[in-house]
Amino acid sequence: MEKTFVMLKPGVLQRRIAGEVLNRFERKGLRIAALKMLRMSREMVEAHYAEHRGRDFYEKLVEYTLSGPVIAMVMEGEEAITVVRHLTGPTNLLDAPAGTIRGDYAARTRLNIVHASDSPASAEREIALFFRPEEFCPWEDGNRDWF
Ligand code: FUP
Repeated sequence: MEKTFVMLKPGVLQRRIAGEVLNRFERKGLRIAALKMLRMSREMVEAHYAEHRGRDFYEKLVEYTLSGPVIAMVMEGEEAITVVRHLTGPTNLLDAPAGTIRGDYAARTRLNIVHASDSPASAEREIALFFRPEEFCPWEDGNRDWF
């Protein structure tokens, strides 16, 4: 199974929609492999968004990401990177259809509430930036009678 990194940005906690957003991923069948809430340091935000340094939106993006705690998680599932990106919707809000997280919850691209890895290389890099190996909690699906 593939792992991907997902981050619920500060607006999610501020708007009290953490449960709703997390539910989008769970109801699709993705597994939570690791999860924590943290306040990112400026160094961590700059490392996370290094590819955007120098862009006109960069400072505002860093400022927003630092404006409150984030919820960082690793989601696991078949083709998880692609599946999660389909759930989040496109970066540009004008392209994000209703039914996607960004399409349903965000009104501005800069405040698009959720980050998700866009490739295996970025998933590996981002997971390593946020989680130590011992922070993963392996679990089995076990008793399918729940469902
Ligand atoms: P994504 O992988 O979909 O999060 O998109 P990017 O890595 O390209 O962008 C990271 C963040 O920069 C977005 F979440 C929002 C912000 N951004 C803007 O504010 N304006 C832009 O034109 C592009 C990105």
